Amino acid sequence: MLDHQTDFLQLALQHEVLKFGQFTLKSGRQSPYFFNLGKIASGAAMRRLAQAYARTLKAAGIECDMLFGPAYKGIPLVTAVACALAEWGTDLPFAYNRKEAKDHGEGGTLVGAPPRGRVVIIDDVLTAGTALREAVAMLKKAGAQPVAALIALDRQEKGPSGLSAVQEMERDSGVRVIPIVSVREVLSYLAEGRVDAATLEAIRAYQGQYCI
Ligand code: OMP
Repeated sequence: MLDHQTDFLQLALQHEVLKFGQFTLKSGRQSPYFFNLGKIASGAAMRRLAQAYARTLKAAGIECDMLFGPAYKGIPLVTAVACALAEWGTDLPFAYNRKEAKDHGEGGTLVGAPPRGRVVIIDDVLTAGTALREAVAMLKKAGAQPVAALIALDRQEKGPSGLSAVQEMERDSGVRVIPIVSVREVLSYLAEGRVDAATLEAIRAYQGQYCI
């Protein structure tokens, strides 16, 4: 694992981003673990998180013209990642959306820099890919070209086609999905004595059933 991945996993455990128990996902699946990036809620923690995203983007070597953060969790993320990249000399415009159109003032659902050129979407977690697909459609409609989605965690879950959500996303929209970590890396990190055996077993069983 790379340094920024280990640093990110340390941060996630320190701030209880990763929770164990019984959780109903957006997809309806019952999962023994949940990854809540909303737990990153202080300046120092957000700075560390944004640096992990920025390092992942740099390591992937993606060329882009702007960043986009889907509402709601993508909004603070895109802002912090844009700041982290600027600290390293890359000043990119960014935009985000509102969930409900505003009918007064500046109006519309898109806020920030006008979407154009090659866009990297910044989001939290990918399970079935529904949230990212919506963001891709929104950007294409606005005339921009989504090229990649940078996320914190890829849960590596399979869809009905037997392909993973990431593979489906790449096949259908040409958008590359780049996670800071995948659930396989989370598992190997946890297996180094960081959780009890029953928790590890529950995650492995879930993986066996739903993951690639
Ligand atoms: P998909 O749209 O199915 O890819 O689910 C992604 C969204 O589910 C994320 O943006 C979260 O809102 C939520 N989610 C998590 O935040 N953490 C998880 O561990 C799992 C989910 C989820 O519901 O699948």
